[in-house]
Order: sequence, then C-alpha cells, then structure tokens
Amino acid sequence: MKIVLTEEITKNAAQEACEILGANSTGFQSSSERVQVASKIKLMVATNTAAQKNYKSETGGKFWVGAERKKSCSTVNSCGDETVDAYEWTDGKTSGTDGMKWQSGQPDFYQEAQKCVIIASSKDYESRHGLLDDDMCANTERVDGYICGKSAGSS
Ligand SMILES: [Ca+2]
Repeated sequence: MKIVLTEEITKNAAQEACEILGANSTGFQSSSERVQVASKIKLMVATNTAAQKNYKSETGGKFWVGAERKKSCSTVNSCGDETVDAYEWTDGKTSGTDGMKWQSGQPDFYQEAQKCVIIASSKDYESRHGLLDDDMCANTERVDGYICGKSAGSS
C-alpha cells in the first residue's frame, strides 16, 4: 500500500495516479489495516509542512480511499444502515465492511452529493483521525493525498 501526499486532487485524479503506479485507490480489508494506514499518515504529515495546516483543523486533512456510494442508494437512508449498506469498496479486491469505520455522524451523504470517501488525518481532533467520511468526489479542499493499493493481481 502506498500513501501519497499531495494537494488539491480530485478523487478521479487520485484514482488515475494510482493506476499509473499499477494500483487502485485502495479499500481497507480490516480495522487493523485502516489503523495501520492512519499511523503511517500521521508520521508522514508530521514532516510535511503543507499537510500540517489541515492536520490541525477540525475536519482534518483528507486522503482519498477506494470506496464509493452504491449507485442504487441515491437518497439518504434508501439502503438500510448507511454505515454498512450504502457504500462499497471499489478496488475490486477489498470485501466486507470491517475496515469501513466512519467518523461520528458520518456518512451523512450531505446534499446527496457526497459519493466518494476519505480517511481523515487530524492532530488536534484525535477522535476523527483514521476514520472515514463521505465527501464530494470533485472536492479538493483540505485534500492532502490519496492511498493506492490492491489492484487486481497485486497486494
Ligand atoms: Ca460527509
């Protein structure tokens, strides 16, 4: 798995950047995998001045991951439990929802426009660090990077 620090990148551009590396925007198979990535993000951000600005904000910095809202779940609560039924991993390898742990009150499918998913990095708001939130796929605000991994045929 590769964590890339960058700024102002859309989800689509992040996916394309992962493909150039022979990978995909990645999901998390388990909570321990997600926590491991969050720890690595914390170390990387600690030495990156640009990312630290978002790291200290309430929302935190955002790293795109390989999950999206299911196309069939077009309105809030249209698919049962939003935290387990409304989103799916998109890397073609990750399964289940063990690694899909959301921030409090998320996913909220805000304005029914937030169809992509980020993992947050936050220093001053530890309760959000390493947890997921749904966000608009074209959003670049407070985006600090993306995470690649798990293309078909690799690990
Ligand atoms: Ca959200």
